[in-house]
Amino acid sequence: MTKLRVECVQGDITQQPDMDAVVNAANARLMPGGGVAGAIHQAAGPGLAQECQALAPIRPGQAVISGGHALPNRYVIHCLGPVYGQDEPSDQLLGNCFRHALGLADEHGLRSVAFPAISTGVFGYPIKEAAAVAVAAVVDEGAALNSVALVRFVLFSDSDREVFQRALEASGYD
Ligand code: AR6
Repeated sequence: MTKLRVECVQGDITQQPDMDAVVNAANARLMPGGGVAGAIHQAAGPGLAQECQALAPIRPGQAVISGGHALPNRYVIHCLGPVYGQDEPSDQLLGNCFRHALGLADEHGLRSVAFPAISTGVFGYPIKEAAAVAVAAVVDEGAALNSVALVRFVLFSDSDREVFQRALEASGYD
């Protein structure tokens, strides 16, 4: 077992060609939407929504895996984050997204997974709190992984990247 490397970059989740899987901040029906889901479905092409029909619906905190279609990644892992202030306990449900996504990636023998900041857009989760939950869940689950060696948080803005970087430093993980 290699020690998990965790990094934070500013960028677009659909532009991570070196990663085995990218994670989608999905809706329950796994259909194209706005934000991350819109970008992933647009880049993957209509085959992704077709494949997803059989996997939906999913509940907050759940993760399912599909092919990457026209994306440069072999897989997409779809997670439904909690709607902030509505799906409770929101921190556990958000943490479950990261834990379950990494569990699935490991089961499939994947080495690298890129995550967006699930729930921090349309679903309204404050970025600082979300970063702390995401980092804690990844560090915690990381100890139990066999094949996954790299987790990359891909943040849309540089200020969000900084928040995630600080959360990673505050966790004491290096
Ligand atoms: N790459 C990386 N990060 C992105 C990108 C991108 N291409 N686009 C947006 N972000 P959101 P949610 C950031 O709304 O809050 C959808 O309509 C964004 O700045 O995509 O989990 C679905 O259909 C924010 O920080 O996901 C659902 O209904 C973060 O990604 C709902 O929104 C998440 O924003 C899911 O809401």
